[in-house]
Amino acid sequence: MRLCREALAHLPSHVYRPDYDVSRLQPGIVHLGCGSFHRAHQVTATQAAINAMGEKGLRWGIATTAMRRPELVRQLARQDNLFTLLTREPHDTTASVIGSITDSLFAGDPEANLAGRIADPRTRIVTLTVTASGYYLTADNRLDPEADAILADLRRLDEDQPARTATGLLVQGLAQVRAGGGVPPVILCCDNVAHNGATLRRAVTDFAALSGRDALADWIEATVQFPDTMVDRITPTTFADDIADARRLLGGIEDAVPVPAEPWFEWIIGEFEGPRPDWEAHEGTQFVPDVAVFERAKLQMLNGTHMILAYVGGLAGLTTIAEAAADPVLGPIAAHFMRNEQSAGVELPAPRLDRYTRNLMKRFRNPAIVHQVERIGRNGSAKMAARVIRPMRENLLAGRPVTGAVLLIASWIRWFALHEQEALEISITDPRAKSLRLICAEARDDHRAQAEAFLAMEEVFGPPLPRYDHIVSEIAALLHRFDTQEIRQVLADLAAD
Ligand code: CS2
Repeated sequence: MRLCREALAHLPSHVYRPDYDVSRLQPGIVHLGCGSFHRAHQVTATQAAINAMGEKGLRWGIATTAMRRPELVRQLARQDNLFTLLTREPHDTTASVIGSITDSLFAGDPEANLAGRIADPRTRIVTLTVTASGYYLTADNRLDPEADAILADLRRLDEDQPARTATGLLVQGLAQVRAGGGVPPVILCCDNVAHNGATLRRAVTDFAALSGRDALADWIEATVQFPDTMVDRITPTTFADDIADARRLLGGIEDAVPVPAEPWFEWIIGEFEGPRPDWEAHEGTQFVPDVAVFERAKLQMLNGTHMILAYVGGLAGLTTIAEAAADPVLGPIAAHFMRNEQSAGVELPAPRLDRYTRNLMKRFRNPAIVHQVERIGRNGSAKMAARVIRPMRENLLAGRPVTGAVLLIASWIRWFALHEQEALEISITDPRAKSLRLICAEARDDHRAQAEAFLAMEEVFGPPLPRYDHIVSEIAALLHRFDTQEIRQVLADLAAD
């Protein structure tokens, strides 16, 4: 039997599930960017909230939207929007059936009518997880007016066609709210972007202004709330083993789209006005006046360290983050980078930073989480600024070492250099992949020119780094060593320094 409403009655008793009648749920939230992370995070917390709220919770169902590919939402629709969360501890997995989604939509379907849904008075909150690359931002966190997707959406707006980017859809939806004189929903960005709420607000107002709707831009600025958030739960891709485990734990009921995730869950939300689900019912959720310190700690220490593990791990032939973090040489390099470089600007007492580092390294080593370096390595050009360059710049200004950041950047460049020579076994996904490969091709054998051309990309790295020439030389020297020495030797030397 396939997972569906009717199957709920047949689940083994140990499986956690909705306490409410899922058929009575109404959509109160529109989500843009339905993927694994969204399901393991906001959808799961929303179920906990609805469970805790009784009758009042039934207004908080989620109409979720896939932005780029329809397969996942089509499958969810076949399962009455139900799916299984597999919480993976190192040696134990528990299954929970999640039923807080009311509609599974695809942004590419004309009948999805997302602008209309955003403007529906029942929609009080719009959440987003479209990834850092889905906002088309430059390194200074402004909307990139040259990005093809943004240009295409501006044309769509001119022609009254449904937008396809998150910013375009928000502008269309908010324009309808304004035209109808309604109260706009709260827009809750749940992506790993620095100051994500404020950044999204600016991207949306920039988009409105670019589309010639200046009055709308001003109205959004003055009326719409965009709280900042920090989100955290490591959620790898679903593999065949996950599908098999879900079937076993659900007593033979088939789920084609279960989500594996680590037990850790954190959601820090900037306080806002208006109705909302009691998300605090899910352990790890907190509403706070200021998200900044949480966001910085998370983006730099977790996400930035993920990047060094991915790029260096990939070069060393490791395939998962767990392998890279458990590696006797790379693991300590990453932990040192996290604690000593990536904590720059994170205003927390030293013992807390020590604890946070230990806990993160332990989470990374969880062998039950199959997080591929290929996946974490994606879209580096959109992640670099907030996760790596922000602390690196601060360290350089303070005269502190940046050895880990140099290693990370050199390894990232090396991915493109190898790729361009068809010598990388990992596939590369990046919005700027073409130009980055071209840099490597044009400067083949000239490591300094490669390093210089990468660092000169202000849309990725921002304005020139302090001690620019020195950093270029250091990166070039590492690129040279990658070419002439075994990667293991290079790492052993760096670890010994
Ligand atoms: C990862 C994140 O893909 C990435 O960039 O660093 O998805 C990370 O796993 C999550 O942010 C953890 O909360």
